[in-house]
Amino acid sequence: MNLRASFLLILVSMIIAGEARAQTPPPAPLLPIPTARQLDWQYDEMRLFLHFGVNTFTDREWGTGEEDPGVFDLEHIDAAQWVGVAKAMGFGAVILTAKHHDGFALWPSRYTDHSVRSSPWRDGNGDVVRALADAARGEDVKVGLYLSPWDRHEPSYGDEQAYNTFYMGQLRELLTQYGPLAEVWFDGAKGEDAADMDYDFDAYWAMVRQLQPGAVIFSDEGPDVRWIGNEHGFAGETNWSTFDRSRVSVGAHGIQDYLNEGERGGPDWVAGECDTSIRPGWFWHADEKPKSLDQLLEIYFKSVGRNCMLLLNVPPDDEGRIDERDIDRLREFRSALDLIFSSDLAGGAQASADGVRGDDPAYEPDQVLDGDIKTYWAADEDALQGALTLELDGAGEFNVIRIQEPIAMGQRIAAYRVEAHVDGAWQTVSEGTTIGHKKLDRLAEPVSSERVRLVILDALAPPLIAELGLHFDPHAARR
Ligand code: FUL
Repeated sequence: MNLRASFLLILVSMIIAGEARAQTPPPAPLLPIPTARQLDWQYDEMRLFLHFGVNTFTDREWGTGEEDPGVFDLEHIDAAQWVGVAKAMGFGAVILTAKHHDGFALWPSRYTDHSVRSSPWRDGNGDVVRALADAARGEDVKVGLYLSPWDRHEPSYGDEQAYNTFYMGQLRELLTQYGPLAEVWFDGAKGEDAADMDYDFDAYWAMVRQLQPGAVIFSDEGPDVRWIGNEHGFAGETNWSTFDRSRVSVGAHGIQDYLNEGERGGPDWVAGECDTSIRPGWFWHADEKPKSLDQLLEIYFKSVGRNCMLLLNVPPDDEGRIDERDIDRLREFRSALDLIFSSDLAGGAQASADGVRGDDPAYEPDQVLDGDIKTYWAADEDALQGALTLELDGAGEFNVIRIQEPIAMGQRIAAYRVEAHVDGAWQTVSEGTTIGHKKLDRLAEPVSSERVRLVILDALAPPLIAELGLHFDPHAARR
């Protein structure tokens, strides 16, 4: 490089560096913040749960552990169909009951003969976990597994040391034989005969961390993802992803409200997961029917729309396939969501705010309209309140408001209201507490207005808003 060229290069680098210096530094994250694996999980918004096992054939919800493996008798297991359903309907992962309370293992575990190996399916040479992992590979659908600690078959159950060793042997098989897992699911159910026995969750979770560092761990108390406290699919209207793990433990009683709402300013990031079933039971039963579209939409708005993951159970039937009635309902559900969210009245809006961090374009209010949940409007540096106004591109009707915080920066907002300018005055159309990754407010009546504003009333740190959308739900209007 000649002298002139090097001089020019230095000059250009100085200008670039100078510009970089002039930019406002990014806001400090509000601790705690989610880990990368927690963020991936939250961005999925919906995951599919599959309860499948001996109960599918015996018409039970909780097997006794005394089932003859011979009942697990079918021609074919269509794992490609399960994955196809997940993909088509927008579920980011499929979580299978590798073993439920009956102790029957859906993979040929070397620690027990109570498994598919003793069943007539594929003459004992089948492996349901393998079938799922193979079907999901390359399909952009992740795999998760549920290994029930409660095991009503295993003779060592009740002997703390022996059982924990047995359980961890099984867990190791699942963590090492089937490729990457996105989630490992633990519940605290326990037999009365084992009241004195403790499951060694710390050791289980350490093993998951070591062998599957990308997997989130679900249990009542996290460490990554917490149970939301009920099986209806409803998060609290207030739902903090911040939480204090030292206040709860797996299987503890009387903590449902705490699980449902999390804790403002809690020291741990443990976001909520809403597990619920499309049917009355978790397992498939011939005479049960899927929930209605309205029920599924209610679940969606009260889970995903309240900063929660929706883990929806859709159980395969005794022919190894998801029931067509459930698929039809899921199709309606998917079309309804697409109809509501594919158009956004805020689309061509002009956004303004009462303050912008450092007057920096990177934090301007129009960031809430760019469809990117990682960029955001940032209020003034010291503000714990703020207002963001949208001038819409003509009046239109909306009855769903979508608000999203950039949660990688921590969960900040504790109270807000949304106002619409109607008949010359601002009127409150909805109000709420937490927002988190996604808050969806359904309005009782559609609102028609050319100006809408989000007023943040209380926040733990300067508010940041990633997205603000205004949608129309014809199903709500019909009700
Ligand atoms: C509970 C179990 O007892 C139910 O059978 C079901 O698997 C549900 C998801 O978790 O703890």
